[in-house]
Amino acid sequence: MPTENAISMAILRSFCSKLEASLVLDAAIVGGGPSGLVAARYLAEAGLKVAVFERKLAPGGGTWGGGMLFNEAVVQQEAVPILDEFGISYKPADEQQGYFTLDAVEMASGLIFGALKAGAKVFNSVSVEDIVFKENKVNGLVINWTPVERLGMHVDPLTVISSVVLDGTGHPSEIIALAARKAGIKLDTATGNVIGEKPMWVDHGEKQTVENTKEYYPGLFASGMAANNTGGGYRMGPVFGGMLLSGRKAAGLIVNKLKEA
Ligand code: 48F
Repeated sequence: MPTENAISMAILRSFCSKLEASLVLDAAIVGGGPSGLVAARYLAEAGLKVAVFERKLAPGGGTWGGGMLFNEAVVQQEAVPILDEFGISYKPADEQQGYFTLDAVEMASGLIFGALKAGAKVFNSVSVEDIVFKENKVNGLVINWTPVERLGMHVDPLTVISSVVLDGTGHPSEIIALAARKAGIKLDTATGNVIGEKPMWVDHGEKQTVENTKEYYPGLFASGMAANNTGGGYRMGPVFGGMLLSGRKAAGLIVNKLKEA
């Protein structure tokens, strides 16, 4: 076989075996932002079959740009052990005790690398356009290539079956909103629907991100800003500790749920 063909064949075979192995999952994560990537790592470390589906070419979500494109992020003391586990460097912020700054590019790449090395699969440039919903339970995801979505091409999707789905889509909580709208389900919130994010209040927002991380409907969890939007928490801006803690909490809840099943 000419080298040119051998290289193409190697890519195709390797990708197809990765996708085939991810068609039935324990946990399907939508969105490769900080909370989704942290959840992916801890779920994979717990021995679960987990994949992240990320719309953009580069996973990492809102981490790359720090605050207003100044590529430094801030994390509070509580989340520092997670940075240590990922091997991401940080230094104390002189301005506020208990807060640390870190290079946003190192954070993004460190979180991606950590999730992959733990055994999670990451599918970038793949958008989740729907859920599989059977017998009053979320059963998986409907996926398509992002360029297909962006160009509005009339191309049918593929599906992934999963015991649980984690919505880590950030501010819009796309998957939970879609599930509530299309499946007409009542979410475990005060209104039974997505409540919507409140304006910025850092201290509350950070706590609420973790509090709002939970199972909102059988088989459907939310982490990070998707959790905060669903549960109606405050916004927190470029502080990322809550996102990391939320991802870790989501992984713990999912592991427990799957153990009970
Ligand atoms: O928003 P995002 O970074 O998620 P997060 O874990 O973290 C939020 C922070 O970055 C920041 C913040 C910090 O204090 O407030 O905003 O909540 O990343 C969400 C990812 O999900 C992808 C999107 O491209 C982004 O990378 N995403 C959103 N919808 C879909 C999706 C979808 N339908 N299919 C696939 N990926």
